[in-house]
Order: sequence, then C-alpha cells, then structure tokens
Amino acid sequence: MKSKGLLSFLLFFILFQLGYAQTSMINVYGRNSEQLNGRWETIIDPFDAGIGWRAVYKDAKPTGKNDFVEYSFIEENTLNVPGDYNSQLPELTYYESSVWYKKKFSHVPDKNERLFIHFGAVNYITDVYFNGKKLGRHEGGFTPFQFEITDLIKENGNALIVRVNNSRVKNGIPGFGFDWFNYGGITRDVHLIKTKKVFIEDYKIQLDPDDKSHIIGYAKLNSELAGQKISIKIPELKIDEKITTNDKGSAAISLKRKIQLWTPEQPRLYNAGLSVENDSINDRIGFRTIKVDGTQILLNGKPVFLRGVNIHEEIPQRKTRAYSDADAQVLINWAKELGCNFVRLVHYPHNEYTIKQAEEKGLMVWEEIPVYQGIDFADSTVKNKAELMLREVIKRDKNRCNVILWSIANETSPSKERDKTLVALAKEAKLLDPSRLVTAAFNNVSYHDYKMELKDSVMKYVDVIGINEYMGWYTDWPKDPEKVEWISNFNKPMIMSEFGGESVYNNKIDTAVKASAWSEDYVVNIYNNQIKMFKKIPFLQGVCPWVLADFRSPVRMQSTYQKGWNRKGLLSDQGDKKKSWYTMKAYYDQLKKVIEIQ
Ligand code: GCB
Repeated sequence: MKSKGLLSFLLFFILFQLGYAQTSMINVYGRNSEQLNGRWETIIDPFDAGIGWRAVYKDAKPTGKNDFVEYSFIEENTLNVPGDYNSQLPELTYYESSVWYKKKFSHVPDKNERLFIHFGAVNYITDVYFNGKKLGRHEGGFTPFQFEITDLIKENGNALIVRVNNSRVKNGIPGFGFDWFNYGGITRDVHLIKTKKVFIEDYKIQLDPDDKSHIIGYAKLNSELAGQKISIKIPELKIDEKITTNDKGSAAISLKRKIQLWTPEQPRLYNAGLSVENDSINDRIGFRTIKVDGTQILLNGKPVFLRGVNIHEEIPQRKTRAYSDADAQVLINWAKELGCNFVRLVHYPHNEYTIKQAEEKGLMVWEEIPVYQGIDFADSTVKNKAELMLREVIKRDKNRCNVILWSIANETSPSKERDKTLVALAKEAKLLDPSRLVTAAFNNVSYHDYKMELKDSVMKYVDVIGINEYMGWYTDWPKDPEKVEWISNFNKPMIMSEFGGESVYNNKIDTAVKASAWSEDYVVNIYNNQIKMFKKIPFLQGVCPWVLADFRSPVRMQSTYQKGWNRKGLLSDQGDKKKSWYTMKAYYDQLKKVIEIQ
C-alpha cells in the first residue's frame, strides 16, 4: 500500500516536472495583453482518436486527391471561446469527452518582449500545443494557467491547438459525482500576455492585520534579480514609492497612510500601479482586516453577520456557464438585490469578473476549491492536486480584499485519508495567506437528546465552521425549530452555509406538508422555520440559503418537476423570484435595520 502511494506521488511529481503548465502570473487583466477570444476551429473527438497516429496537433491538411486527413480543422466548424462547448451544439449537450480547438494568429515580434498564452480556466484536462510542439498539460477546471511561447512565435500563421477533455475522473477534483452541470471547454478568456524581459510576476498589497494604517506586502520579479527598482503608485493615498529587490527578486512593501477602509456599505477601492523599467501593471486595491474573536467574525475590528447566498457560475436563462463581466453583473446584482453583504461562490473558484464585481459592489466572498463529496482521498495524487488548486486560487485572488474565506472542502466524509488531506489544506491556506480565514462546509452534525452537535475532527483546524443542513427537506425537523438546540465545543463562529428545499416557480399545489410536491409554499415554510432556529444559535455569524437560482444538474432527473435542474433556487431557471426569495429578503432587511439602529 505504502509503495503504491509512493509510486503515484512520484508519477505526479514527474508529470508536474515534465510539461505541466506554469502557475499563472497574477492579474492578467491589468497587464499588457491581447485576448484570443472569438470563434476557434474545432474537432469533436469522442473517442480521443486524435491523440495517437492521427496527431491532430500537427495540424495536417490534405494536399492531393488521394491524401485524405480524417482529423483536420476546417473553417466551417467553430465554437466560441470563452464558452462551454455543451451549450453550443445540441449534440454536445451531455457530452463528456474531447474537443480539439485551434486558434490562428499573427504577431509582430519584438526582441525585448516575452510572450505567454494564458487560460483563465479550461474544464477539465487540457493539452496545449503551439506551432506543432507540445507545451504541456493542465488538470483542473476552474483555475488559471499559462505557457511561455517566446521562442516559438512566428510573424504569421501561428497555430495554438488545444485538446480539452471534460470526462469525470475518479481521482479528479471534483471526482466522479457532483450536483452541477459538467460544462466542458475553454470556459474563460484566453490571453496573449506581452511582458518585457524582466517583469513583475506576483505581488501582494494588503492591510497589516494588526495596524489599519499600515499597507504591507511584496512585489516579486519573474527572475531572481537583485537591486531592481520597482515603483508603486496609489495616487489617492499620495503613494509614489520605489522599493528595491533582494537576491530573490522580491521587494517588501511597508507604507503608512491614513486609509479609508473597504466595507460592504462603502466598498472603497484605490487605483494602484506597479512597474519595473517599462513593464507595468494596474489594479484596484481595497483595504480591510478580517479576524475571528471567539465566536465572532470581525471586519475592520467590528462584529459582522454575513447575509449570504450560494451562487453557481451559471446563467440559468441561457443554460451556460457564466464567463463575462456582463454575466458577473447579473449574478452579483441579484445578490445585492436580495440584501446580501456576502456570497458563497460554490463549489469551485469562479471567474475573476465575478470576484471583482463583488468587490466593487461591497460583497464579501467565500471562495472554494472543488474538494466535493465523493473525492477519492485514498488516491495519493488527490492531495497534491488539491494543494495545487488551492495555491493557484490563492495566488490569483490574494489582492481581492473582499475575499475573506478560503474554503478547503464541501461535505466530505471523515476517514484517515480525508482528515490528513483537509488538515494539510487548512495548514497550507494559512501558510500562504495568514491574513484571511479558513473554512470548510461540513455536514457532520450529530443529533442526540434533541441537540444538534457539531462533530468533525477537522473542525478544529478551520477558523470558521460552515454547516450544510437541510432540515425540512432531506430530513425532518427534529422538533419545533425554535427549540432545536445547537451545541459547539469549538468556540468558533459558525455559518449556516446551506439550507433550503426545492420548488418549481409558480407551483401552487396545495400539499404544503409534502416536500415531494415541489411547491413554493412548502419551501417558504422551510425558510421561516430555519430563520426561527437561526435566532436561537448564539455562535451563528452568517447564513447562506441554497441557492440563488435553479441550476442544471444531470443528477436531478425527476421527470415531473426537476427535468435536469436542481430546483432549490430562490430564483427560477428564468430568473423569476420565487416566494422563498421574498422570505429571505425580508429577513435580510430586518437584519440590516438592526445594524442601522446600532
Ligand atoms: C448539498 C451540496 C450541494 C447540493 C445540495 C442539494 O449539500 O453541497 O452541492 O446541490 O446539497 O441540493 O442537495
């Protein structure tokens, strides 16, 4: 057993060394770059025949009458990038296999520049080829990655060829089964990034958790060059400073200023610029502190109750993944309208547009990696993959002040291997980013003597405990909701990270006592009971109904009401407000009033 574990670790390590994608540089949108979005030529390849001797990546074209190339790209067959492929052709609706993509482009070379192809996200396995050469592979559907192409670029006729495969994999993250739609394809923006030879690869500019007038962080070059001057400008704070790199190519930031802090009520962001020689990056940075104190969550030192909602990265009316700034606005505006100050972005890292819209509009964010339910923790590569995903998302979003929680898992069953992985992830998150809180959504609550007790050995490793419970839906109420007593031995804040039930919009069937009626009134009843219970939980510091909108799920095939949709949305699949929307909104309005009075 041990040697099997070692073997798979070595295998993963070798894979990682040979042709694995580079972790992406941060803030692509603030850099000198060009989008490679649009129509890409495609070949649908259900049996992956294009991998072997057919070698699609060679981009062969028939030349003579008897020279037929079965697998060649033609201009008539195209799909949109970004965009999931399942929603673009009827024959791809439930497709789970490979599609090959090709993008041609020209580029005027400049000998002082370096070039990178950057993918915002591709679901799930991606093999990337450029001008006939394999650049490498990336695994994981929701995090960015890049490849350098400086030495391979030509002035004309560059061909970027990508094989995407969205098959569910047993030792993948997520694993075989999950309750959302398995949208495959190049689902986020693709960029050609142009940097100078020396450029800023990474930076962190945030508030000192212990001093609200102290900006701390670092800027790091792509190479270990000492003595380079990096300039930082935040004009509205009268910051115009130069810092000098050490022999690791890194320079520390430490600046004292009077700062207007970011809050949900006043989400103040400052324009910031970083540059080295003639390579520069722009960002918008906000400053806040987030901590726990016993059972409280403190934002800028003051207790805050999180009025949240769970959001999947999907536009229900269009039956596609959400991928643009316009899509992000739709989702975030709904959350604002509901009265939220917080969103739980489930169950995987969402696109940067959504995080930024939330930041601009004053919503705190829970970000999660897809360590979801049936993960194969016994496979030793799983832990490495999860850690890599966690690193990728923390690297990407560490400058987003609205991100307050890194979630390492959702509803995993305790086992020796699970515990080891989750504890390692919690420690890794803290190590990479001590300025934020770590959480996970648990469903291990034991019910005894009319009491609900938080029980999971991993709870002691997180700062905030998320609890998913479906009382009134999957389980009966143990007793009168107001009398349900919650017990925690952790002295930590708890968020009710999921609760709710399914209903079909406008379904007035009067069987209010039967969950299986999918009636709106039945679900309103669940929400009213939940709210009664919440008021009696002393360590509850936030709630997140499941879920903002009905979402597509191939495990929801009940044929009268679900029809391929999980119907627990406060909004219908057309964005109509169900009765439960108004129940939650009224509760949030009431909570807001309490804050105003204080
Ligand atoms: C859960 C899961 C979520 C499901 C939901 C449901 O506990 O975390 O992904 O969609 O329940 O509707 O059952």
